[in-house]
Amino acid sequence: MPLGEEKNGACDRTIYVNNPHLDSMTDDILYHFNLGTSTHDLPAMFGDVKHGMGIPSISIMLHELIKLLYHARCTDVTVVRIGTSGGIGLKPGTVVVTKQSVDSLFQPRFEQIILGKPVVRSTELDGELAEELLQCGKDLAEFETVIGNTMCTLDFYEGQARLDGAFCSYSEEDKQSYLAEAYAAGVRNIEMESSVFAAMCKLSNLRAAVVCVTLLDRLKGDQLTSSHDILNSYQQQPQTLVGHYIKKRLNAS
Ligand code: R2B
Ligand code: URA
Repeated sequence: MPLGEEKNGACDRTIYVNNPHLDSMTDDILYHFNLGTSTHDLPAMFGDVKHGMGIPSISIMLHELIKLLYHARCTDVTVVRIGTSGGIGLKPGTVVVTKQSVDSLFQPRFEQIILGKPVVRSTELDGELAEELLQCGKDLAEFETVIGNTMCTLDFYEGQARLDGAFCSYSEEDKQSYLAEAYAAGVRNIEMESSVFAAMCKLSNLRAAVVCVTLLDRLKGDQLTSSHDILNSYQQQPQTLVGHYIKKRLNAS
């Protein structure tokens, strides 16, 4: 098949791999995970894996990822959260590299309740890494890449000032004025995981960055009306950018 003619996965819920050789292998050793298809019952071990959304899901995952990295005695680890977001004043499909992850009051902090008491943690990210990632976006020149603050919310609807949730007690003007305030505070996109990600990475000494594509401009609407194909292609962009960064780093070492 000529390059560029690869098909995307089928629109069912299965995981798609594009390699005719895989099915004829009696064992497929996943060397870096120390797992193999003949030595481990992968469906039993991982068949129920699902990815959740928002702070609770990512924080559970990070607790265990951080312990895994610790037990494995890893050093010099860089972690990048990639994902989707709603943009503010940006063309849909723009990739935002996060400068600061801020809360709904535009503060760079994450509040965790521990033993019934609020504990406030910093959400500072690695500034140098963010600049390197921004440069990768510019090297690629395939899509717009900007740096800006990312607002992390506890909810997709009211928490992000949407007018289309099950409940809404504010007007279009209220929404626009809140988003304008966010924009003035440097916020360029909104998502639901970056604050706890930044806080936990900082606590555990992991070099961390957040790279999210914007699926829509929230100043213009709330619903995701772009086609499935367009949304899919937007979703590839943070991976493309981070893939370029990884290659650049490997070539430099
Ligand atoms: C971005 O997109 C998801 C909500 O649609 C959420 O996981 C996030 O942070
Ligand atoms: N993810 C979000 O959290 N918000 C959006 O508007 C789009 C994706």
